[in-house]
Amino acid sequence: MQTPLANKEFDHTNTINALADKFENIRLECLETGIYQICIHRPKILNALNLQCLEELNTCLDLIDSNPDVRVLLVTGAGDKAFVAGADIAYMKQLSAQAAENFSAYGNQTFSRFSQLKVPVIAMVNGYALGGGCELALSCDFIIASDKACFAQPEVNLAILPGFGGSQRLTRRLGLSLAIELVMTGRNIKSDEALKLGLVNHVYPADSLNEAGLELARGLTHKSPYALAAIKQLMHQGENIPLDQALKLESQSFALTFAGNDREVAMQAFLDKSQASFRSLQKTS
Ligand code: DAK
Repeated sequence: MQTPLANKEFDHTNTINALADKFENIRLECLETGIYQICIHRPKILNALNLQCLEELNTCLDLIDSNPDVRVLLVTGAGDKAFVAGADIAYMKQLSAQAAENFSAYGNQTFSRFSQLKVPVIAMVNGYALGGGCELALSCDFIIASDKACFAQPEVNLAILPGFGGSQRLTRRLGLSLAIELVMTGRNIKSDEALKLGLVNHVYPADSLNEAGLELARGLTHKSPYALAAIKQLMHQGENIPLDQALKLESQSFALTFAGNDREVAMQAFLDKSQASFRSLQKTS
């Protein structure tokens, strides 16, 4: 039997609205056609992440993943002071070693889902992105930041290490020597340095960050969702395998885009000097 979320006739927007009201720590909303936003919403403690917050994030990602209307996902934090100031230290303080392993594994599973989604995910970092916050941003396809953003992996100051993928994703993004420096010192990286290092894609004045994120998202809604999903899957998979295998994967993915309808639409539009328009990806499972 089909679940309601797998049924194409199902009203996904109403489901999102109904379920989103039940979240305590997350706001999930549709900003414009095709553009959805997850906002981590614990402003009193700078959006720090506890287990409940991760559970809600997982439910949000179920909703996003099963909704064919979603073309781009934005991720941000409530308020202008922090994107996410890390895992919730009060919550972590009482964890046993076993519970800490579970918390880390659950966080890693949750954050990995951003790269498994078929749609592009844009982190909009509007203040502190520390520890788990930096790791959340690193899990997204794009990171855009305000000129007030500040990134760090300061876990070493709490006598722990990054538990939501930072030790590995930072290394893949910046290289080992720089990543080791940042994880061992826990030092702050302001947005101008983050841009120089390639940690973020773009930096904007704080009051125009949201509009810049929307503009980037709008541009992506005009691309073929099929091509975007193929690019995303190929590039994430290719990052972790030897080059020769990755190049084979590229040829296979390239062929798949030729088998799809969007390629024909896009190439004909080019020849006709017109604007191609693409349908959303339908969920297949
Ligand atoms: N957790 C809990 N509360 C936090 C918090 C956090 N990460 N960050 C801030 N808060 C709370 C503060 O305690 C304060 O609460 P009240 O005193 O008002 O009740 C409120 O937010 C406002 O913060 P401040 O008063 O400190 O604000 P300031 O502007 O003075 O300073 C700050 C802002 C972001 C520089 C400062 O709050 C700060 O340094 N926060 C901690 C940042 C940090 O160390 N973050 C990394 C957390 S470690 C793992 C799993 C996960 C992880 C590691 C291992 N395993 C299970 C193995 C991940 C770890 C992390 O993310």
